[in-house]
Parts: sequence; C-alpha cells; structure tokens
Amino acid sequence: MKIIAADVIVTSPDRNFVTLKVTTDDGLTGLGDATLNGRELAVVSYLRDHVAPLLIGSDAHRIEDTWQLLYRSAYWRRGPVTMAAVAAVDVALWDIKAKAAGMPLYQLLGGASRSGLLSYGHASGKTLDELFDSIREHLELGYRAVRVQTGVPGLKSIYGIASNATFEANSGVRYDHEPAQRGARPAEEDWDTRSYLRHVPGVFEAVRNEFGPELPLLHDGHHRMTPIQAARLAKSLEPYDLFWLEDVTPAENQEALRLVRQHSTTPLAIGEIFNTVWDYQTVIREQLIDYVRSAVTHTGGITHLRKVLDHAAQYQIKSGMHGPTDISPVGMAAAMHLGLSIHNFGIQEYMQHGARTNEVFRQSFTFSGGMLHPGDAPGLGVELDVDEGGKYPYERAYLPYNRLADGTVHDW
Ligand code: GCO
Ligand code: MG
Repeated sequence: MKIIAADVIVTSPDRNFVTLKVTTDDGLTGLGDATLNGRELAVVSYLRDHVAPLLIGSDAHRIEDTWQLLYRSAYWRRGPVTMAAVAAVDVALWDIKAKAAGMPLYQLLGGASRSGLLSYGHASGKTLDELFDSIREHLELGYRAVRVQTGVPGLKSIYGIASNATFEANSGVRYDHEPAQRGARPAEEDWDTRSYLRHVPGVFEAVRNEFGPELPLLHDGHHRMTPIQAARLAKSLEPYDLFWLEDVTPAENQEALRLVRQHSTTPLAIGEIFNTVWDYQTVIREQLIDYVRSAVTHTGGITHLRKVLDHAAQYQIKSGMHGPTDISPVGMAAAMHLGLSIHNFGIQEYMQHGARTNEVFRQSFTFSGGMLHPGDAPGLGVELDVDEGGKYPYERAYLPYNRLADGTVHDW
C-alpha cells in the first residue's frame, strides 16, 4: 500500500487547525493533527517542505519504521514542531491501517479496556458566584469531573477564566475556551504569585462546601511557580482532595517536583508541553507525578505516546491526555482510541469544539454521562470536509504572555 499524496490542510473554523491528509494508491486516506497553538505555520512548513516528499512512494503499513525514519533521519531531534509533524504522520498511518483492517483504531491497539473514558471540563469564574454557575453548567452537561480556575483579586485577566471582556470583544470567543487571540501581537496579561497563593485555597474550600466531597476537582497552575511556591500550593490544597494539580512549575526542570513531593500528597500532573519520553525520564522513574498530560498531537503520535504511557504504567502513573480546543477533532479522536485501549487510563480532558469546527470535521465519537467513546467507525472516525474547511482561511493568532507588576516577563 503506497503513499501517493500527503497534503497539509490549514483551516480556521473557530480557531486554527493544521491537518495532514495521507492518501494511498488503493484510495484510503488517513488524517493526523499537527496543530501547534500560535506556531501553526512552522509545522505546516516542516510537513510540506521536509516530510511530505519523504512519504511519497513509501509503504503506508510501515508505521514504526516511518516513525523511526522521521525522528532519526532529521538529525535535529525532538521539540514541539518536529514532534507535532511526526505525530501527524503517525496518526494518519494508524488511521489508514485501521481503515484497511475495517476496524475502529482502538481494536488494532489491543481492544477496549473499558466501556468509556471519564472526562473533565473547564469550569471557571472571576468570582465565586460565576464559578459556581460554571460548575453547575458542567454538571448539567453530564461532566463527572471539573477543572476549577478562578480570578485572583487585583489581577485583571488571568489564564482560564471565562470573564475577560477585552478578549471576548476582540475574538468573539470565550477566553476559557480559547486563550489564543487572533491579531498581530500576543495579548499581555498580569500575574502575581503571592496573591494567587493566598486566594486559591479559599476558593477550593468554598467549592467543596457548595458541591460536597465526591466531585473530582482539578486545577492548573500553568507553569507559574517556583518549586517552593508550588510545594506550598500543593500542601495548602491537600484538605480539598484534588484529583490532580497540574503544571505547578515550568516543565523544563523535572527535579523541581521532588521538592513538591516532599511536602504534599496532592496528586500531580505534568507534560502538556513535553514532546518525548526523555522529557518524562526523571519524573516517571522517580515517581514524581501521578498523571501524564501529553497529547498524542504533541508527542510524536500514538506510536511514541504509547511507549511513554507503558513506561509510566510500571510506576502506577496514569494517563491524563491534553484535550483543550487547540487539539483538533483528529487529535482528540487519536487520544480517545489510545485511552480506551491502554490499561493505565486516568482521565481525558474534554473542552468541546465549536459548531463550525464540528461542521469541518465530521466525527463519530460520543459524549454521554460524562464519558467519551471514540465510536466504531473504521479508523479514527473523523473525516475532514475540505470544501467546508476552505471557507475558513488561516488567521494569525497568539497565546497571551504574562508580565509582573514591575514589568518583568513571567511564565504564562
Ligand atoms: C490545559 C492547557 C491549555 C493550554 C493551551 C495552550 O490544561 O488545557 O493548559 O489551556 O493553555 O492548550 O495552547
Ligand atoms: Mg494545562
């Protein structure tokens, strides 16, 4: 089965998405997600200029060999652009192989290990009242687990909060659904770690008082703390029994989590900006985390993320795959098939795409009673309507960045 075309499709229905479509000589097609939020066109060039020419004429069945060729022959390994490009090829080839077999992909990956995937949504509010309303809305949608993000007194706009009038006026999209803003330059936000650390425990206390002890609650620190600040946060949230606390420190320094572990039993999740198993080497081997946050899209595809998760399984570390709106429906489908098949599934992030996106990407998955299932269509179960996608050309968009009160740039 020879590859005869590898087309890169860029579409921006509610936001920018980059999709690789691989076509074989027997007429099968496979899709792979290559969306890298705010840096989309770098991956487009990597795929179009450097990868597609290598694929033409090669055997679509040789997934592992293709992965190794793309990873090793580049010489310049790893990094988000490279690994998103490799992931797109990998997922497209898995899609093709499963279609050729006439099976949903999870069957090829070993079959279902569970009936559905527990998923969590993003509840947020600038005030407690807004936050409680948002949690109730999520419970009404069926979610059985929610991430809780809240405004901090004194800070104008903050990661993950629904109320951000400037953003909504500019982009027309709720900030909590889409932090990347269309425009020529990134939006500037403000940050103060001490105010945040003072405020957050009281928010979780109020949420527990209102919604009781059962509901799994998650929180994302979004890379902003030093190791000792992160340890303090994890310790102060212990009474509220979090499902996980995510990205407490910037991800580059894996050893930072040793300090957090020494001080707290709050479960930790990390890895949405990791690209390979090497980024996890210390945190998995030293059991410094409880959940692997990588997306299939940013970690070299199913072939590589499955190896990361198998490594994690040896230490009872579970999956918590990244699933914000910047993971396309193709990337979400890949995550669902992988999550259904592995033993060490933990939870799946699921934010829900907009109506226009769902018109461009026709999908077979279901979401019912808070549980996702990829569906039983052969392959990934996603088809891209190229004509519909063509109505929405690429628009430049950037993720925001942070400055402290004195003007210092801070991690976002
Ligand atoms: C999450 C993430 C996202 C990222 C976004 C960046 O936990 O879902 O932190 O909200 O900020 O994916 O592109
Ligand atoms: Mg996150």
